[in-house]
Amino acid sequence: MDKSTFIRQFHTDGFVVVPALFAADEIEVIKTRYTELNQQGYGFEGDSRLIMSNADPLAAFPRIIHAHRFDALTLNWLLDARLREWTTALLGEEPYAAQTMFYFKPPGARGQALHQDQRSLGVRPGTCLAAWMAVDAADEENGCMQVVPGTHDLPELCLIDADTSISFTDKSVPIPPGKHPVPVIMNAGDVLFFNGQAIHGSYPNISQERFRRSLIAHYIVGEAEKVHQFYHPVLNFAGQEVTLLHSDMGGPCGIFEENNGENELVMVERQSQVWVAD
Ligand SMILES: O=C(O)CCC(=O)C(=O)O
Repeated sequence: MDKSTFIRQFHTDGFVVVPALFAADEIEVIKTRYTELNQQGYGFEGDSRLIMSNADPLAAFPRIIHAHRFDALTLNWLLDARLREWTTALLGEEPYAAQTMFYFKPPGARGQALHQDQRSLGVRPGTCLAAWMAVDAADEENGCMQVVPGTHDLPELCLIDADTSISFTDKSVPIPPGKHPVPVIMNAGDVLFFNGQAIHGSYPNISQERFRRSLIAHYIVGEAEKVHQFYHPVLNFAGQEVTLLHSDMGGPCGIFEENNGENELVMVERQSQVWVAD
């Protein structure tokens, strides 16, 4: 496929997978580094309320957020020329880099309820773009990504409670009537790109011994003026800090309502101010 086919698919579905963007030896280096970071006790503190007990597989393997702020390997990956080229091609303008996350998703771990990343990043104006790189092969058994095609033009939807028996986060969004999540099967080194409105998440890892590790970056469009304070400082691809304002995350959100047998998207006043790192 040439690049224009990937770009078309991204604009039609809201997501696209670029296969083998990173090589096996690069993936091995990343695995080794994150094993070290895990052994050194790194893990996102803000998730502790979401981890159920010491028996929760995520207790020993919490996700690591913003490692690019202290780890050179992660910073180099976030600003890698291949990610610069693809994010720019998909968005039509070079974005800024806002975040990294590493998920170990060990055997037995819960997934992450369906959500939209814009809800966390609050990019104004514009949106964000995720680059989700498989560090292990990912399929339905070990809890691959699930994306709902054609949801990338929706506004931010109002939050609903998630089922915390299958999700480590406790908030979700409704799936638009008639639409369904599809599993995204990937090999290590493939990168899935999706925009900030696309509904996505994952189900539990039901394998006995397969981890489903992933390294994730979030970028924000170049015309953005504001982003939630958690993502400051934002960087350009030269690694320089960019001055943006803090987003207040306000404004209405969408719900689906039945009206004369038709489902309509209705914008209402936002009730929940819950913020979840993403
Ligand atoms: O990796 C997962 O299971 C979910 C990741 C996700 O939702 C995200 O990157 O925003």
